[in-house]
Parts: sequence; C-alpha cells; structure tokens
Amino acid sequence: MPTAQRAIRRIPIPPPMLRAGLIGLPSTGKTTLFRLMTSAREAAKGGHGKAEAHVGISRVPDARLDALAAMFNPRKHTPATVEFADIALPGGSGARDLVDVAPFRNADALVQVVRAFRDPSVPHPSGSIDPARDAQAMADELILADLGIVEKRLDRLARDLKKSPTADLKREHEILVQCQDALENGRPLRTLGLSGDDLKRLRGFQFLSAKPMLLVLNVDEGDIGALDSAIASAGLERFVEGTATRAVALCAKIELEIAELEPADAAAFLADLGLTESALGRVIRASYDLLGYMSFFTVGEDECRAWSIPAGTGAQLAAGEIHSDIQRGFIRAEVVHYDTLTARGSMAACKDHGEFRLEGKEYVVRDGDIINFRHAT
Ligand SMILES: Nc1nc2c(ncn2[C@@H]2O[C@H](COP(=O)(O)OP(=O)(O)OP(=O)(O)O)[C@@H](O)[C@H]2O)c(=O)[nH]1
Ligand SMILES: [Mg+2]
Repeated sequence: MPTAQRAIRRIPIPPPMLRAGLIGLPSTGKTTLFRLMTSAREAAKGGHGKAEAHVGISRVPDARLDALAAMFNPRKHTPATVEFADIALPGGSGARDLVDVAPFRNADALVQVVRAFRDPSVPHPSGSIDPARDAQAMADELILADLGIVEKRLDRLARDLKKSPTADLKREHEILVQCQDALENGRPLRTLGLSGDDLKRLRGFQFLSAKPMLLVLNVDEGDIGALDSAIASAGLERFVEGTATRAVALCAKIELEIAELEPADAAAFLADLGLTESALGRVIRASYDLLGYMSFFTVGEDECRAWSIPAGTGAQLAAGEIHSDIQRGFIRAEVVHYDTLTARGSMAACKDHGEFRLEGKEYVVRDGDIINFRHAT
C-alpha cells in the first residue's frame, strides 16, 4: 500500500456529531439563544428561497469534570460537546404563523423555543402571548407532518402487500397503523415507546414527533424572579411526557446581558436577580442528556476529558472514541467510578481498596466511569 494511503487510513474517523435543531414560531428567541450557547459567530439569516442551517458547538457543563480538573490539575480539561443547528426560513420572520418543519428531519433532537416574553416591539404572529397555545401549535405541526408521511407509506404498503405479503412488510404495516392511530389522536410518536426492531424500522422516516424534545420557555425579563415556577404557570407541564421530553425556563434577554459582563460582575448581577447561575448551561446539559448520550472520563496531568458514548457501549468500542489504535490494540480497561474516586479522595486510595478494576472489552461502560485503556501499540 503506498505510504500516503496508509497515512490516510490511520486517521481516526470522528463519530457523527449529535445535532439538536432549534425550532419554534417566528421571533421566539431561537437565534439569540443559539448565539449565546454556541461558538458560532454568525447566526442564521433566511433568504434566497430556501432554509439555511447554521451550526455551532456547545461545551456541555459537567461538575464532575470540574472536580476532576481540580484534583489532577491538568494542562487542559475538555468537556463533551453537542451541536446546535439554527435554521432560518426563507423571508425571515414576519407574518408567517406556521413553521416549515421539513428542515428539522435530520436533527437528532429538537429544542423548541416558546415565547413568553411580552415586549410589544417584537410582534407575535398570532397577536398575543400564549406559550401553551404556541407549544400546542408546534406539536400539531409536527404531528401533521408525520401523519402525511405515514399515510403515504401506508398507501404504498397496501399495494406492495397485495403483490408480496412478506412478514417484514406486514410488520411495518402493523407499526405504521399504530403510528397513524397515535397521530390521529394527537399523540406524538415518541409516546409509543417503540424499541428494538420496530424502532429501527421507523428510523428511516425521521419522524419529527418521535424525536426527543426540549422545551425552552423564554420568559419576560419582568418575570425573572419566578423562573422556577415559569413552566407550570405557562401551562407547559402537559407537554413533558416520559424521558424524551424536558422543559427549562430562561430569559434570553437577561442571558445576553450576563454574557456581556466580566465574570465577577456577572456573578453580582445574577445574585441581584436572585439567581445562582446562567440558565444556558442547563439548556445545553438537558439537550445532551436527551440525545441519549453519557460521558466517561480520562484523567491525567496532561488532560482531563469527558468522552461521549451512547448508553450500552462496550469498553472496546468506547476506546475507539479516543483513537482507533486504542480500540484495535485494546487489552484491558482500568476502571474506577467517579463517585468512588471522590469518596476515596485519590486514585492511590482507590487502588489500595481494590476499587480500580480491570475490565474486558465487553464491559458496559457506565456514566461517570474513569477509564485508563491498556492497549498494544
Ligand atoms: N424582550 C425580549 N426580547 C427578546 C427576548 N429574546 C429575544 N428577543 C427579541 O426578539 C427578537 C427575535 O429574536 P431572535 O432571536 O431573532 O428570534 P428567532 O426565533 O431566531 O426569530 P426568527 O429566526 O426570525 O424566527 C429580537 O429582536 C430579540 O432581541 C427576550 O427574552 N426578551
Ligand atoms: Mg432566527
């Protein structure tokens, strides 16, 4: 093999970034939030007759990584990341009261920004402020879009089943009828709780109402004192079903002000408002959790780092997250859990108590595991 080709083969292929799409009615604060949460300098501007996506990366806050960094004092510490997409629709905001949901099909999760701020200088397409109405309108929109796809596929399946009634097609038909029933009754597909092969069968359709969803309620600056009860007062609790949905309240305008202050001034400003922290971290963290990912850590003097893997990942595959060479040459994983380390106080104490375990390639990595991979080079 020519040297250049071999060199290319050795470059580890980064895993696909998990992407959360910011969705919501016009002028709810999506772009403001996107700018605040990500490293992207430019925000999305619609135009030229098609939707434009802008993507930015956010660092996922993790108190455990901060504690590890304090313990190991590494040259750098690197958090997990999540990608956000802000999609601007053609024509910019204005009179549209419906949202084109198609550009969100390839997002792994949706972050729906719901307006509660009252500012009369920002017109609302429906003429009044009503978060529960808007959240319902968006939910209906996603359900309708999915129903369109289900009905089209069912028509097609009915014809195919006449020609060749295979077990596979029959099962697909059964599940899609279940989906149709849920959607016609106004229930998002994520509430069906499908799993295994059934879930795989549906993946290709990229159903919007099946995606995990985070509701972000953008409250009025005047209501910042009642942030904790904002979700309930806005009537949004009924949209939070099961593990695949969450809701967080924040005020984008105040977050914007915090972001412009020096850290010491920001802390004083937050304290004045009766808050302990900016809410942006909570939005990023909740988005990351909804994506179904978890973190394991590597520690050392050089770097303490959080790595993202889907729940259920084995140790050898997890090693591949760091480098394909470590995955290929995997021998053993030395594992201690974060909670054990913090309870014992040091790696040495964990070793003394036999809590630094040796695990094989099939070991299912847990959220919060600290791992040192032994590998052949
Ligand atoms: N008063 C107030 N204004 C806000 C708040 N958040 C956003 N805005 C304003 O609302 C307007 C729309 O904000 P954007 O962030 O552009 O909203 P968007 O959802 O991206 O809008 P489109 O992409 O055009 O649909 C801007 O003028 C913002 O300054 C808030 O919390 N309070
Ligand atoms: Mg925008």
